[in-house]
Amino acid sequence: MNNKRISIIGVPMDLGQRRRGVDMGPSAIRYAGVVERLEKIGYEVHDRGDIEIGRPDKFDVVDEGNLKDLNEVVKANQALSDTITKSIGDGEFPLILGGDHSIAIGTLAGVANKSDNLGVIWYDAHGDLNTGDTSPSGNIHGMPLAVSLGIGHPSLTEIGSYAPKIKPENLVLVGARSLDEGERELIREKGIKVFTMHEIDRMGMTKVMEEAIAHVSKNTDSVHLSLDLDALDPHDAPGVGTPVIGGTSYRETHLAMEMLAERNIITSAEFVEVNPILDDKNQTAEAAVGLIGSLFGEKLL
Ligand code: B3U
Ligand code: MN
Ligand code: MN
Repeated sequence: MNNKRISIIGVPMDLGQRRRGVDMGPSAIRYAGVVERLEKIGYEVHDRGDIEIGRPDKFDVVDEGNLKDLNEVVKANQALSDTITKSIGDGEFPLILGGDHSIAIGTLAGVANKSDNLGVIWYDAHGDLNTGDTSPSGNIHGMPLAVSLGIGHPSLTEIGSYAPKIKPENLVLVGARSLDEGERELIREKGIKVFTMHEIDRMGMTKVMEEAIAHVSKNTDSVHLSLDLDALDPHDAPGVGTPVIGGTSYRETHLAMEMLAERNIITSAEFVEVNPILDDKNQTAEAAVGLIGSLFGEKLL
């Protein structure tokens, strides 16, 4: 990375889904040594601590339109967006640690605010392209990408006071294998580029990432990586709320990170959905730290 100053922003968010424990994700990733790892590679690391997450009086409340805990999710994402905009303004590379994937709404609001044309790599088993109307669960962590495209409830799409944050042609999905019907329709309608597990099996990760990188860097001035640990096979990353068998291996994901480091295109990143309660001896948080090391140019030799 050109930018040698990284700011770490923890977001202990668990209201975007129903499994308790993912709010401890940022602590688990810190405990697995993320700061030390980055400093060892030669970065200056500024840990900005955690964004405050409100506690609703009752969980699972549908505030409006099949959107669970909407009000608290909106508040935290607005705060996250402001912190990221400030961090980029201070000349730092924002590295966001989750927390469930609903935090990508605030991340993209903050990052896109500082970019004229943002590219996004969405590395995930899921599409996260639902709206309140299409979601089978009402969980906002299944919606951040639709929201960032400007589709969904206005109190989510208008976070940061502008919409949309990204254009469909600047987006690529990698690792998808669990898509709902409404998500498939949106992918078709918007012509979104998707490398499912089928393409990864068929073409191999090297070719997939070459094409993905070419796609997101075509007309963009910055590129965000949003990595959901459930993209990895549950064997390699068991500590996630919604595991889906048949995922990318830890090794394939490392290769993807190394290719991103080589090409030097990533300008912000987030690692989400680490749930230490469901994990096996912090394996998933340690995997996240290993992947972060590769993304930031750590070499084996
Ligand atoms: N697509 C389903 C399941 C899901 C989305 N993201 C995760 N799970 N992690 C939904 O609820 O929207
Ligand atoms: Mn996700
Ligand atoms: Mn996912």
